[in-house]
Amino acid sequence: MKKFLSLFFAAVMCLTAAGCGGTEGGSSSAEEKETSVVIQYLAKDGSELTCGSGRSAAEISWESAPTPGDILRVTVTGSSYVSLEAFGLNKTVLYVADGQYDFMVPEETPQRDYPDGTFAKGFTAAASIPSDEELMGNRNIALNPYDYKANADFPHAAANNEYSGGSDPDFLARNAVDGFTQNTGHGRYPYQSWGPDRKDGLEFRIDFGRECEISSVTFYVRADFPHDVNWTSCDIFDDDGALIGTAALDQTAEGQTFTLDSPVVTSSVTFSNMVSPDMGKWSGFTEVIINGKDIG
Ligand SMILES: [Ca+2]
Repeated sequence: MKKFLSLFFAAVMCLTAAGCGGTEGGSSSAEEKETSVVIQYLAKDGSELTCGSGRSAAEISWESAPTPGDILRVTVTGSSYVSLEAFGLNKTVLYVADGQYDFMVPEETPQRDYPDGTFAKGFTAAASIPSDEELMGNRNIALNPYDYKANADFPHAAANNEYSGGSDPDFLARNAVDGFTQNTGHGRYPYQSWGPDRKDGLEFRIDFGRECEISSVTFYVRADFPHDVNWTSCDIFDDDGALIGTAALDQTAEGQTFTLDSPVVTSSVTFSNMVSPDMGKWSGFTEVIINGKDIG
């Protein structure tokens, strides 16, 4: 019955919200660009459960717990960027060259690498086109709580190794860009991390999808000592494969910031050549923050 009422409510909302793809709302600057924002909540079979739209911002609410495999779809026109805040997760700026970002409600149960109950209740989602001032301002350009392994948009984290062949959500690359930095444990939330096997040749990469200017990197190494041992150094490469810095890392749970000699323009950052002082222990990144900005 609750589901039926939600569906009815959603249908009414869609009929009365100027239709998805409509033109309500919007700031003057966005209106000048003839932009639009649409949020759709889609069932796994692709059927639309609810939607919202506006010229520069849109929002939806859904009263029931989402079903694993459902899709939250944000479509934007007139911009390649959209700010998204949904499911109580952190707001971030997404780069959507094709104008569409899909977030799939995780299919594993429980969804171990998200806060307890994130997908166990109704939710709200809000999307808006960020201002030029926001894009050109310094921020964490790697942050993406809505990243997941099959995500093809940006920011996106990937690695050439994840513990258990990538089948354990506790140790996926996405966990190092989700905004959560609690690093004195390992395993499920709040201690999820990028946790690879104990081996050489590891690479961790963050793609932005377009050229950005980066100035520094803040590392939260996984710090469940003595189960873990921190990598003592890590090389940083740009999208041409050029070495742009070597960060020395200490045994601490505090964030460690490595500042580049000068800002670098790149569409991705790759971390490799990690040095472990004890290959019998585990190492990982709980969070990697890229301090940077868009360059227009
Ligand atoms: Ca994290």
